[in-house]
Amino acid sequence: MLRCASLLAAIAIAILSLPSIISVEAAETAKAMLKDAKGEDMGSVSLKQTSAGVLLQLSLKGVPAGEHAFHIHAVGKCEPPGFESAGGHFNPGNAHHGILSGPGHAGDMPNLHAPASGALDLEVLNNAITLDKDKPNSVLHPGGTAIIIHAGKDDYMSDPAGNAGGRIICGVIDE
Ligand SMILES: [Cu+2]
Ligand SMILES: [Zn+2]
Repeated sequence: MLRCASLLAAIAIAILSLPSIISVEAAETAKAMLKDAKGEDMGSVSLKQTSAGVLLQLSLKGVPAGEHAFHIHAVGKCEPPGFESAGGHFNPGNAHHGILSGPGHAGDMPNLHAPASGALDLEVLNNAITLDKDKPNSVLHPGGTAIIIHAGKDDYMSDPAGNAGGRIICGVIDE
């Protein structure tokens, strides 16, 4: 009888601790709805946690033709028209900007090449970020983060932001 009671207690503890296990693993996906300075819908970015990093799936429309810097910025706030509210690049490692200067910021990603139609579907893997809120490089940290697309291209070198010009598209990364 005693043995049975302690077994029941062990099962009860296991069940009680389940919700915390689930909440740690909850953020396996996230999403950013993108808008331009006028508030127009510019498409979205879906984020998926994988064992190799975070997979970003972009489905964009209305992007001006040409090359554009594509970054994750450190604050989850998109206030038009300039989107300065999104802060600098997401940089938990306190690095210099640009993949040609070193490892770069966690929020540094390759330039987007928009065709004349302005529609762009592509996928990018970023292994410097995570959706795990317990990690210092989580894009779901308190205060949030935002996807930013710039008017010009990133030169992958110049601090602090690759000399990429103004911010033309913004979207807060949300669960
Ligand atoms: Cu940027
Ligand atoms: Zn950067």
